[in-house]
Amino acid sequence: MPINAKLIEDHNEQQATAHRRKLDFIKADLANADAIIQKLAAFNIAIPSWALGTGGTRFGRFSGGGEPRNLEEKIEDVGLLHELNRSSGAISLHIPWDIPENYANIKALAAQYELKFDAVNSNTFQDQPGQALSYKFGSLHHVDAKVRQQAVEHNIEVIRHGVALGSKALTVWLADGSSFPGQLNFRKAFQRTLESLQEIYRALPADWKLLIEYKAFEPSFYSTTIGDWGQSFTLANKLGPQAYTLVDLGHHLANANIEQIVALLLMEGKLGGFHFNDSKYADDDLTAGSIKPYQLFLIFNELVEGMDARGLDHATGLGWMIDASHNLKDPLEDLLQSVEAIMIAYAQALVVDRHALVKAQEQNDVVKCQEILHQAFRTDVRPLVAEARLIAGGALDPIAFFRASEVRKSLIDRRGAKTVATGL
Ligand SMILES: [Mn+2]
Repeated sequence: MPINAKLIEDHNEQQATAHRRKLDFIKADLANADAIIQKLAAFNIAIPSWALGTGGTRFGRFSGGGEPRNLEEKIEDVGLLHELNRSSGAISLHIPWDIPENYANIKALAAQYELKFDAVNSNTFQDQPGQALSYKFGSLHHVDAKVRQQAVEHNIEVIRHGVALGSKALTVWLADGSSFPGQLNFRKAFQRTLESLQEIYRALPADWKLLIEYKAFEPSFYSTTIGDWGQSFTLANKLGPQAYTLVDLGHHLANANIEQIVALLLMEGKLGGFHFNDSKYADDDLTAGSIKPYQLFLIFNELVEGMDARGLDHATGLGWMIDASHNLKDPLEDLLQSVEAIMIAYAQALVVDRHALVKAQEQNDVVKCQEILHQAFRTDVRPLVAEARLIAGGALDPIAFFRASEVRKSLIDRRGAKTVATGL
């Protein structure tokens, strides 16, 4: 459902005066405002195909209406987001929830919305209908070689789908772990995981990355075989130069210093990608920036510093993706909020006075260091983000536009009120 560009223009015209006033205000204090706006305009965050429908908890799921019923409609939804914010120009597919039936048609549809295919994601955390062997006790770490082989073959099949679509990365997240002491030999489980990943790694095309995601707990509640960044990093190092660690913000124990993890992984050249979300307690999968916006800023502060130190392009050097679930909000509005929060944190990090910070750090001027970070964090950078969107042809206020033009209502009219998207 492409959005009429004229409607976006009309919306922007209505908001133009107020926007210009706010933009002029911040520009008066920022010498590099135009350079920041250009970087923001180039920055894109992939949308996962499983986040377009209502999410559930283990207690229930309360579907909204007009959810995408198939891969085509999921692409259409991401296209819609991208038309509004011009920062959601990629979709990340989950196999087997979103197996394309016709690659050429799917690629053409994505191209129509100017979307790329981000990392493809394998799924060995649940059994599929007709599957020969069960993943109840794990997949790549399983004690039975036949189960491991089945899981390896699935990952290789996912790579094949990705190659056909033009993806350049495979993300592996494993639920493998144990829930009771004594259930698992940690050393052997880790070794088996490594050997399985080595087989998958051998099937990677030369220009692909293997992104290894870690998670502290859940669904296993005693141990997770790839439970933290150190374990993922060890595997990535043993596998080779195409293997990297993927950081999902919700996959740490409470109060973990994620910004420090990010800094060190970047320094070692092993940070591959990001899954954004926010949380209060565990893997809550809430809207990015909704609970801890300061932490999101601190993470971006390290990302910008570390990527610049390595000469990495901010937009393309790492894989950026949202990984959240929407139990209460309209998924599309929630995703617009998440992308906006990420762009704001990135813009704040670009505003940090790096020279002054380096100097203050070298002089052990603790007060000054904090002042510099707070100066950036408390700058209202939203007009910069809005300007980047405006230049790229998006809406000045995507959520206001989404509501005023009743996008959800037209999706319900076309798809029905009782549709359920595949996903979490
Ligand atoms: Mn994730």
